[in-house]
Amino acid sequence: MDIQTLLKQNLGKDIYDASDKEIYDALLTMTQEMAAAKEHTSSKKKLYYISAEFLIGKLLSNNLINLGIYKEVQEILKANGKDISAIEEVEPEPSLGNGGLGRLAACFLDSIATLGLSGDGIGLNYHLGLFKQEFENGLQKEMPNPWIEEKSWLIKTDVTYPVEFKGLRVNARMYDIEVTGYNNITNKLHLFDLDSVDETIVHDGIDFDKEDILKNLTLFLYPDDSDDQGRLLRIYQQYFMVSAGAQFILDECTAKGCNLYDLPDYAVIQINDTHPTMVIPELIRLLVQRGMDMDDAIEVVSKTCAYTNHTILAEALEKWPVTYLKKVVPQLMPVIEVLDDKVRRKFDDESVAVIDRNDTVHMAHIDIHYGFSVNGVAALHTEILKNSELNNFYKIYPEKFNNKTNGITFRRWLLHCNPLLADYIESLIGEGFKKDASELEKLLKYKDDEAVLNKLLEIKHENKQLLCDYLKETQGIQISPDTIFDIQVKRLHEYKRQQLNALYIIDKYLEIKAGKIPSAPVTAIFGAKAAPAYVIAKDIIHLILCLQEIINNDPQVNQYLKVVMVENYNVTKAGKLIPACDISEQISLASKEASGTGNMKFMLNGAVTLGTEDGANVEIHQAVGDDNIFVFGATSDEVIEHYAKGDYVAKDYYETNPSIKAAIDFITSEEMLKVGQKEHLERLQKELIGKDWFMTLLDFDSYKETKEKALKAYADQKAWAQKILVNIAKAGFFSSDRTIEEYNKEIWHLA
Ligand code: CJB
Repeated sequence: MDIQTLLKQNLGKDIYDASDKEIYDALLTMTQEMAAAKEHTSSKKKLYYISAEFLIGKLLSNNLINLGIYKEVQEILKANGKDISAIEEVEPEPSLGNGGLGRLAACFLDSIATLGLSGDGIGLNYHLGLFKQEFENGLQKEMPNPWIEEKSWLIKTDVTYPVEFKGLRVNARMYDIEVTGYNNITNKLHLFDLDSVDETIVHDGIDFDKEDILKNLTLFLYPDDSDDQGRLLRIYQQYFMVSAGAQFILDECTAKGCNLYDLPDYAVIQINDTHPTMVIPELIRLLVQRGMDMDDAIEVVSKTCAYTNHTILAEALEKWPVTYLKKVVPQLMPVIEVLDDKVRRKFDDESVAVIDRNDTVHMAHIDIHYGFSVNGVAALHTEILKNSELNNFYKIYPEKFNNKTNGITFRRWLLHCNPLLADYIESLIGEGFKKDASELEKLLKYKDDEAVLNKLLEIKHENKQLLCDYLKETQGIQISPDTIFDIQVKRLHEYKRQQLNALYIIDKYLEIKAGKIPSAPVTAIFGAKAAPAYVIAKDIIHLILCLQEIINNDPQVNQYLKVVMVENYNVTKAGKLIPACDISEQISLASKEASGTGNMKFMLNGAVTLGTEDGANVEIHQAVGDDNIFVFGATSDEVIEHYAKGDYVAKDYYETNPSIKAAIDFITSEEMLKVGQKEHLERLQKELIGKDWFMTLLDFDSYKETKEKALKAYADQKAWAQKILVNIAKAGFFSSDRTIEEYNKEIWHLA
């Protein structure tokens, strides 16, 4: 049946007469059915990508693209007076992730299905996801973000598994979301949930009773873990996910003829950071329960599980006190004790113990000892793991360590978010790049073609205009596409150094006030959520919002500089911001950003990176060469040495560098206190002078100098267009299809 008839049949009325919501619902059902038809009987061995986060974003358009019917649907709608972008607006965004790690998992699922590999996701069905961010009085306010509607992508199944907590037995129910690849098979994302969860217990923003497990278990993604109850709830969530997931995996494998001893022939489990680590002791426990000897169970599980590390930040490497685990999942402790005992018998090195002398369980240590692969997410990150952070483990298991530089799905991050550019690329080099991203290199032959270069600039300008319209409509903010769009969008964290960008903006503001006119007008755009309990991060948001207020309302300044803080930055907004970017801010303190994936999305969409030699920026630099990126700041070796010696003193920079002093003093100036709140601004100022753990001031001078260079370079539009072209042409390596091919070849070995 043709699409138009199918759509009409689903609607039960003429498209012309239907509301956007009715059309969305009908398209959803139609897409789900078409995707289901592409499900395949899974091959003998299957990948299970287990992750506490899958930041899938809106699904309708991506599914239409992957099914190859997006343009056709768009045309049909248009012929009936409907606009596909209005239909897209109707879809709520599921916010089942915090940021990079969760979005990576979503890109991976897309690539796994696109490559025709048998691989499912296993996670949790958070009813309210990550909070929705609202700005009120210059501060972030957190609100629930409900996304599950009567009709949604979730398919309720009859599959349930019992999960035992201390004194509480619950039933995990499995919901499925179809993950259809680009012109290929459909896999599934399995999200576990608890029927008794009750959204009505939420009040005053995102507060709720953290002890009412039956009602709160899958309510939110990572509830505030700044207190004990929050941390305990996190253990409940993690165990719920891995216990149900492990039972599901064993069921699927035994149904295919697995005798459990040969589990590694049927399953490979990729553990996405330490959040799902308890899957290791849980699987061992289940195998023993099913009659296997403990030693055999440990061996079988160790050959099945592989671990990805996403960070070297100490606070993000999970450690759980034994007392917590005993309170929630006492049945796991005997297994974890055996795992610890085996390590202690083999290695006389306290730093690699599973349970340390303070009775704390190091989750990453379980993964490394009892998994067969440990990978970092960018070349530099993996080197740091091997040579410093996890060096003691690397010495024991050099063969387990490997790198898998992250990637992004080009279906969402080019074809969908930037149709103007995608169509133009196709007109130049054909559509091969959609399946084989390395074909983008064919663009290089147009490097001196004026017509092509002009067209790239024109497309960028159009995308900037679209963003202007969007920001006007959604936030009432007026900006001009004829300014340089300098964008930093990512989670708010001190190591990502939004505060460095903010100090630069203050410096610029003071210069303009003093009569120094900038070489080109700039619009500095931010988007970031701060963890609800991360005080300094919230203070930085306040600083940026205050700057937005002061600068945008100052007629002497706002013709040269504007500041925009986009509210509730999420996947949907990323799709609108990224195509409009000229300068991509990737300014983390070197060594701290494991990879970054926003950096890749910006590059692919023709933005030029202003960045430190950190994470995947290093590989972007290598790919595009010195002329097509602006690199600044201390190197990761230098930073690591500063930490080792403890010789970085922020106050010295404050006292000896007049620009730094002026910018930091401005934070609590009269002007600022007129629009902002003293408590927040003073605390942030004190932090920057007295601590500055992520060495903002260390890189201030080189950031400023390099940013000025980038802004000046923009004036030569032809040369800038060449940078755009080279960035797009060299982005192929950062396709998640390449990343997944590497995972499969070197870790998973799926047929
Ligand atoms: N990452 O988003 C998170 N959350 C964590 O808890 C730890 C790491 C990020 O993962 C991304 C995907 O690998 C990386 O690109 C990013 O650098 C890292 O911060």
